[in-house]
Amino acid sequence: QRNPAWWSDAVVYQIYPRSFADSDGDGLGDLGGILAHLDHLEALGVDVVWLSPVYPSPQDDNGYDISDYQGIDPAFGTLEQFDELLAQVHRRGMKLVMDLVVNHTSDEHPWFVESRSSKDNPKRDWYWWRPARPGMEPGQPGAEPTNWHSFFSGPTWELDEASGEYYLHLFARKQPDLNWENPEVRRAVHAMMRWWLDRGVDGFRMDVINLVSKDVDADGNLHDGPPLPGTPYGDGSASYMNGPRIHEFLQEMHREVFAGRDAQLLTVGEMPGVTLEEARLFTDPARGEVDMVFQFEHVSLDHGPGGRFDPHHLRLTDLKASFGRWQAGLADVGWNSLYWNNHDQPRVVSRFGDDSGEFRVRSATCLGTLLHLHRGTPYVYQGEELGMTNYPFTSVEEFRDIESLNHYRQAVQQGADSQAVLAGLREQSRDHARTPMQWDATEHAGFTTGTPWLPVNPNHDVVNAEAARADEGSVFHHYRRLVDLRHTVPAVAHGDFTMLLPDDERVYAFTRRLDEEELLVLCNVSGEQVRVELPDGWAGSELLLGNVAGDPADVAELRPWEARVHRRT
Ligand code: ISL
Repeated sequence: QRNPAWWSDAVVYQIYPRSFADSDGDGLGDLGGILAHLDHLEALGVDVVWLSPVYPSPQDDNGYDISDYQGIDPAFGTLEQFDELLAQVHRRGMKLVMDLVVNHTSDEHPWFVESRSSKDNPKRDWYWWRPARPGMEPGQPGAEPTNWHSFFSGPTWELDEASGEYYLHLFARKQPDLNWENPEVRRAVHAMMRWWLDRGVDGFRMDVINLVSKDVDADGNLHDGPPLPGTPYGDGSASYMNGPRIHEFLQEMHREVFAGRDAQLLTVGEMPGVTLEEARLFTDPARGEVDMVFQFEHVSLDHGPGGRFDPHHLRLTDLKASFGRWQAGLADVGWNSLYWNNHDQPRVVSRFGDDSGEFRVRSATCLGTLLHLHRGTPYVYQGEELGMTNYPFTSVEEFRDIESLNHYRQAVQQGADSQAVLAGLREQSRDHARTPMQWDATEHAGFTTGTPWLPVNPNHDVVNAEAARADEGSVFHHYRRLVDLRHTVPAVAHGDFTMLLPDDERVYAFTRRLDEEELLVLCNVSGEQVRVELPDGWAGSELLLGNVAGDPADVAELRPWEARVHRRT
């Protein structure tokens, strides 16, 4: 029942470098800024830092479009500075995990520059080049090799005028997909990964890694997907999500890169659309693939039929059903990763909590408790530990994210009402996660002395790290206690999980048990006082952690957004 892996009682902190801290006044976060704030992470007590991409990049998708896998973008710093950061992180007893983005490169990566240079270039086959649809002229509307819709709107194919062929890009047109069918591509990726491990990094977060195997037939053809209503496109996901060779590719990577040192590392595969059944295979240690995956089910529960930009209210019972299924499904084999936030998700306190002055701290600590008391490895995204909120965007000009901007353009072009599209962005845009980290109450929140690349949330006068660290009742100190609880109470990391009250729309409750020790977790995910029916024997139990000052009069009584962890032995 105990997971022997070191990461089973670890907490990971994600840094999105461009928004974390700027050390040179250019308005963009950098490695120097991270170096200057390691105390913050140490005070929080986290075990691992995951760094979003810092490699050289044209920054079309904020660094997820890489033009050199073995360097540091000058905007972020130098390789020497990176080595210094790694050493400092290690000196403080933490580990450093890098982002690995190998489904695609930048179109400015030398591999792609070569590949595009001519049809008979040796690297031509490193990417997915295809002629126009039979019987159609290149460039003609609908002549793309397949009907697939890109994650970032528009078709997944871009015509290269010079050769008259199209290349595949599941994301932006500046992010051509690598052809993993070609063994040279895989060998080059493995060599690059070994180079970073030899430098001392402690693992990888693998960007959209379950998209690397495409379902291509013996004649080299890719196939159309079912039409997406209201668009000229189709849904190609059956052709690239969890594709036919994905397990083979990950096992090969494990053999070629991790073998002999995997016990020291952490590997997590980001996997949009991954099912529980697939996740069991990906994370079964006996199969040698990855330690854990990021699944997307719980962050899709508030998406409507039109996807993420057509949001609706989360039903707590849906969240319980989803998390409960993943907890049960990965109990005997594999491992969960636990997250509310990352650089692609709106802020959880605004999304599932209540970011008003009255309940911001209470609901942020409630949601943090709910998540961190599950079995799995929790991930904290920068600013989440401060209860940072969504940004009050008012016009489309304020957004910078390519996904948001492309979606807006396409939706309006297809006849949608621009105010309605804007309303979707205001709820769900990835830019909510990307506004600068709020360090203090000064101008630009201590993030930069220059002009921040994305505006700082005006609430930084109240919501900031300096104020939070000085206040024992802050979200920061609550998260610190959550991390500490995982380190000191073995049932938090290793106990089994039993959901209680599955049909209750307001209270999220469960128990965790390890040997003789049992925890009861109660979270009132509502702004009303509630009373719940509890199993017997919890009256008078020890209160390990709560987010409301003062002992509760009665275990079964929960104040608005109250969260408590009880223990009995
Ligand atoms: O949630 C999403 C679908 O609407 C995307 O934002 C999702 O996060 C994406 O499918 C996968 O994200 C990862 O790969 C992208 C990059 O833009 C994201 O920042 C990264 O996390 C392409 O590299």
